Amino acid sequence: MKLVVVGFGQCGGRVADEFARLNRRAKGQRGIEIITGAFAINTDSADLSGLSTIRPDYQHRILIGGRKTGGHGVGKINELGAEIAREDADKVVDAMRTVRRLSESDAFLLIASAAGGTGSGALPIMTQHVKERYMDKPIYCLIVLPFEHEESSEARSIYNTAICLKSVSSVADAIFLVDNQRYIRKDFSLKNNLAKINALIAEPFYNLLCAGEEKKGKYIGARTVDAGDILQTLSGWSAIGFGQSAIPIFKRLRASSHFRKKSAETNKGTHAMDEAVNELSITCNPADASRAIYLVSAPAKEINMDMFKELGDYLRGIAPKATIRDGDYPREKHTLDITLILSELSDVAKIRDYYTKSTLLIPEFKRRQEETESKLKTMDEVGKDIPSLL
Ligand SMILES: Nc1nc2c(ncn2[C@@H]2O[C@H](COP(=O)(O)OP(=O)(O)OP(=O)(O)O)[C@@H](O)[C@H]2O)c(=O)[nH]1
Ligand SMILES: [Mg+2]
Repeated sequence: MKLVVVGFGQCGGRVADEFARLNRRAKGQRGIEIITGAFAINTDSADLSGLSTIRPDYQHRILIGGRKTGGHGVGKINELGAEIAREDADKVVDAMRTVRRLSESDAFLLIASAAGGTGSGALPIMTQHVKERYMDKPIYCLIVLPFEHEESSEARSIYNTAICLKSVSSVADAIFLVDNQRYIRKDFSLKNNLAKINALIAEPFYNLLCAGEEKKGKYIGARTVDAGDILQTLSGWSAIGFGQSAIPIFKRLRASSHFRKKSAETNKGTHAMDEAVNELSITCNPADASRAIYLVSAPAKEINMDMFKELGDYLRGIAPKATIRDGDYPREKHTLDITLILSELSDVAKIRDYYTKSTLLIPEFKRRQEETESKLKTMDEVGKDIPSLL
């Protein structure tokens, strides 16, 4: 599957840069192209210069709203991010026309954090514009949700997130929810290591995008997952997860213990699936998913029908309403990897929570605005007799 990837704001740009790196890896290791174009859009010129893999010209790292912000971002005001995106939308959409293999691209993936200003505001507006211009291609969004400490220290984070989620949900074909907090659950040192988190966010997409693009027979699975399967799966709120089991280089089990060998193989599969479910990019209940897809990537000899049966039964057990698609990809050498997507989720507690909290915040933000305006008025009043130089 081939994507055009566009990141908005600091977080969006960095995650898009990570996808550009995945593409470089796919080309280098596998001779495959999975990203046909990678772009970063920002109101902050320093953030654009900090990227490493997206092409460094003005058509791929695009500064918007330069006159309004002086190239320094919108300071978390996502209404301003949205306004700037509206004004500069043509500049962004036109840049995408330069993608050499646009017609072969299967979908767009637009990325941003929900809590900031530029990405949060620009994402819904640009999703709408790209959709209007490229009606034949689905538009997917990947939205990064804030850390807990940001939510508790800054009410604006929650407010921006709710606005961004609500706006995007009415225009995007599917939305991957990625909760920053989930990535520091196990490893707290990640709190200050956004680069590592970004790599973890992008990694599950690697095999999934490569599988359908393979040209060499020996790497094409018995049940291929291609762009069509992924397009059929993605709809509405979605989560992505990744799990891995190591495969020992020297197997100690003798050929005679055939049964034990088989069961050890299926165990590796269920272990990886378990991890993929536990490591989903957002906490959700698989029972709320209407669609799911999983891809098993492992050496060809590790993949068998019993494993698929077991994995299928396992997933059916936890996601009984879902239409499940699956596939294999005989590529990896020393691991068995599973990428899992749960899609068309009918409920995500975290989204409900943002909506509830934000609704309560609206009067508070209104009050703060009125208070600021009234204080300014009082100050102007006090200084009304002072002469001005203008
Ligand atoms: N995973 C991840 N999260 C990030 C990264 N950079 C920022 N964030 C998160 O994104 C949110 C802040 O949004 P930014 O992307 O920095 O904001 P912006 O879109 O550039 O908007 P302004 O700076 O306000 O103009 C916070 O929740 C951060 O934790 C990153 O590189 N990776
Ligand atoms: Mg910024």
